[in-house]
Formats: sequence, structure tokens, C-alpha cells
Amino acid sequence: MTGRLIMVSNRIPTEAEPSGGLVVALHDCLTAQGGTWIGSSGEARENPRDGLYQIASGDYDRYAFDLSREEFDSYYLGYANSVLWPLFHRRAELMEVQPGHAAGYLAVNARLAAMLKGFLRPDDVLWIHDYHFLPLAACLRELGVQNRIGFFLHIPFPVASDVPALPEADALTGWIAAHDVFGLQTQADVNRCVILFEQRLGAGISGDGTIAAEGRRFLPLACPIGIDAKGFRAVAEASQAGARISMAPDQKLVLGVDRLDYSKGLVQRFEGFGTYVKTRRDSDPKATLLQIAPPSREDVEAYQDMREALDLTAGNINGEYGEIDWTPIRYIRRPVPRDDLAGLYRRAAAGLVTPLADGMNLVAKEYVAAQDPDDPGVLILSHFAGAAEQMGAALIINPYDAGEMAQALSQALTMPLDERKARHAALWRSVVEQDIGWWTDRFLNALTGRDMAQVA
Ligand code: ADQ
Repeated sequence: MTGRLIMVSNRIPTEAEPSGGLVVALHDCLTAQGGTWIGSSGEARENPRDGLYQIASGDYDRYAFDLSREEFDSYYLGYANSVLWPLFHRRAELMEVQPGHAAGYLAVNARLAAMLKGFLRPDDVLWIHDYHFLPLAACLRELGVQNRIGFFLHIPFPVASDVPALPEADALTGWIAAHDVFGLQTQADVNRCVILFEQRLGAGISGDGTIAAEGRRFLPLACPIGIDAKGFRAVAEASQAGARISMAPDQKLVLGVDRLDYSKGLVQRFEGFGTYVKTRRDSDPKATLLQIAPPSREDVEAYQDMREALDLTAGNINGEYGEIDWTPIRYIRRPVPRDDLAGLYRRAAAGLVTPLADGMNLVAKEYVAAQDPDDPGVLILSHFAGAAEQMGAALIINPYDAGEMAQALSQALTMPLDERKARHAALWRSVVEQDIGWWTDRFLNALTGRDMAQVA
């Protein structure tokens, strides 16, 4: 790559050494090859500064831009998180289409495009992240920018039949086609993207995997995101957190870790676990579900409703089935430090990852990486997590079916050691081979490597 790599994501990390899987991967990638990372400074600012301002330099530069209160409400809380997020997660009924929000979203993208235009040199390569910036490349093309532009969508690609629920549906294909590479988590996402272009524009996929549409040609690329598997395994081995859990020796720990989000299927998970507790045979071990789920996006109404539903479901199950020395569901609504989390994963006999829709779900991969290969726990994984495409050796379940979830819990908690080891070995291979470094390489090779046909 001759030019610089310019990365754009919604929020710019402000710490010198950022933590958290994706942020670390992007930091490492920029440290290795130099470049610039650009993102918003986060919350709404009472006195937002004009333009981009530098917040760090070194192996690469970091620049932030501020959002006004109106921009934060319309672009971030409004359009990105109350329109695009529910629609792309197949929950169109949770969309809140409000006057001014689409305009605010487009205006932030147009403002950022104008700032970027002044920044870009001809050889620079731009890598844009996620649904906050879907129209950014189209805005840049309008300004005459011809640089290579790639995009990675971290969340699922919407189903074509849901797209008309988006008031800006007619613009969506133009936003996507403005990129050179449009990265998606799974082949199923790529297929949905292809169908959208076929249905709306009659544009088919070529032999080289590209789609010609809206006066351009772009590559939809399945590029499943990974984790630093070896690093996470080492953290789990060193962590003492598992030992801090006090449970009777005949009881098993089942773990759930999620941002508190309706896409994660937490109410259904509690109900599935409740069904296990209720229908448990004598041969099935007693188990406690430890659910760690810190709140997110609390300003959005759908999140408040879900939090109430979850409290009610957990309360009912604990009230109904709990005993003096045993609480079926333990629910922690706070973030947990990463090394503690890794130790808890390692201690858990089963990892319960049951989203109703999820781009990838890194928790599934972290759970596998954290296990002791000589005595591993069992991953129970929703069919609707992007991770299910790579992780067929997990117990794959339908998260809407409480009976099936209870059955999988029974199977996981009574599974013979040989089967646990064999399943874990297969899962570990996929997690360690297609790790976070593999993901950045695959995407950047497609974006900068010139023969697109080779990666399709
Ligand atoms: P998320 O929806 O945030 O990400 P996920 O992939 O599960 O979902 O990543 C969550 C990360 O946060 C994990 O690294 C996890 O360890 C951490 N985390 C979650 N709960 C935590 C807690 N209580 N305490 C501490 N850490 C916690 C979006 C998409 C996903 C996609 C990722 C990456 O929605 O589908 O996999 O981006 O592309």
C-alpha cells in the first residue's frame, strides 16, 4: 500500500493504548502501517469545535470532530440507533421515524465528507466502519473524491423485504455502490445484499463477485471479524475471577455476556433457562445462569422497555424456582473488566449466546478462546448470530424456542468429556485461524490488492 490508511469510526478512542477487541485491532493495524484514525469525540458537546482536531500523534494520528446536541440526537440516537439499528436487526416495528432525523444523519455525513476531502491525498485508502456512516462514501464521491473507499458493516445486512420500511430506501443502493469494497460479516449477509441489488435495480453479481450498479462497480465481501484468540486465551488462563464464584460442587455455571440490547434475545434466554430449570430431570445438573449485561443507549425508548421486561422475567423465574441456597438467575448490570470476564468464561460449563439477530457476536469467540482445552465448556449458539456460519461445532439453536434451548442446556451440561474436547478443538481452530489479524488482512488485501477477482 503506497498511500496512508485513513480509518473512520463513530467514536474515536481517547486512551493512548486502547482496550477492547475491535479497537485494539484497528490500533494495531494503524500502528503497523501508519495513517490516521478519525471519529467523533462521543457525547454531545455544548460548545462543539469546528472541524477536525488532532487528539494524538505517534505511529499514527488521531483526529476527532465534535457533535452538537442536535446532531447527537438526530444522527446518533435518532437515525443510526432508532431507525437503522432496529431495521437491520429485523425489528422494523421498533423503528422510530421522526422528522429531521434523516436530515441530521445526512448532514453529519456530508459535514464529515467535506472535512475528509481536505485531508485526503490521492493515494490514501479510506476504511469506513459501520452504519453511522452509510452515506459517507456517496457524499465523498459527490465532492469528486476518487480514492479507494472500503466499508465494513458490523451489523447484519437487512432483509430486502424490510428495506421499504426505510423512508430513504431508494438511496440505500447508491450509498453502498459508492464504495470499492463493501465488507459484511457473513456469506448470508452478502447474499442479502446481492438480492437487494437484484430486486431494486435488476443488477446481478458478475463472475468476479462484483456488482455493477448506480454507475459504479463494487465488491460485496464476506469478511467475518475475529478476536485476538491467543491473547484472550492467555488472559483467561491467568485470570482469578472464576475462583471467586461460590457454588455448590454439584452445580454448574452457565454464562451470558452481552450489551443490554433487544437484539441479544435476553428475555428469550431467561425463558429458555427457566424452562430448563422447570423441566430438569434428576440426571440434569442444577445450574445457575450468570448474566452480565451493562445497559447501553438508555436514551432510546426501546431499551428502557426491554430492561423492564428482563427484570420482570428474571424476578418471576427466581421467585418461582429459587431455593434458600440457590438462585437460578444472577443478573449483573455493570461492565466487568476484561480479565475478569475471561476468567468467568473459563469457569462456565456452558456459554449461552442466543441473539435474535447479530452481525457476528464476539462473545461466542471469546468463550471458546477462554476454555481449558483439556476440560472445555460447551458453546450454545443462536442460529441468528453471524458467528454460527463459522462455528458449526457449537450446539446451534433457535433462540425463539425455549424448549430447544432447555434441551441444549441439558445436552451441554451432561456432555461426555470426549465430545466436549472434539467440539472445542474444531471451534478453537476456526477462532484462532480466522482471528482479528486475519480479518484486517483480508479486508485490506481486498481494498488495496488490485485484482478484485482473486478475493471474490
Ligand atoms: P456488539 O453488539 O457490541 O458489537 P459483540 O460482538 O458481542 O457485540 O461484542 C461485544 C464486546 O463487548 C465483546 O468483546 C465483549 O467481551 C464485550 N462485552 C460485552 N458485555 C460486556 C460486559 N458486561 N463487560 C465487559 N465487556 C463486555 C457489534 C455487532 C456484533 C459484532 C461486533 C464486531 O453488534 O455483531 O460482532 O460489533 O464487529
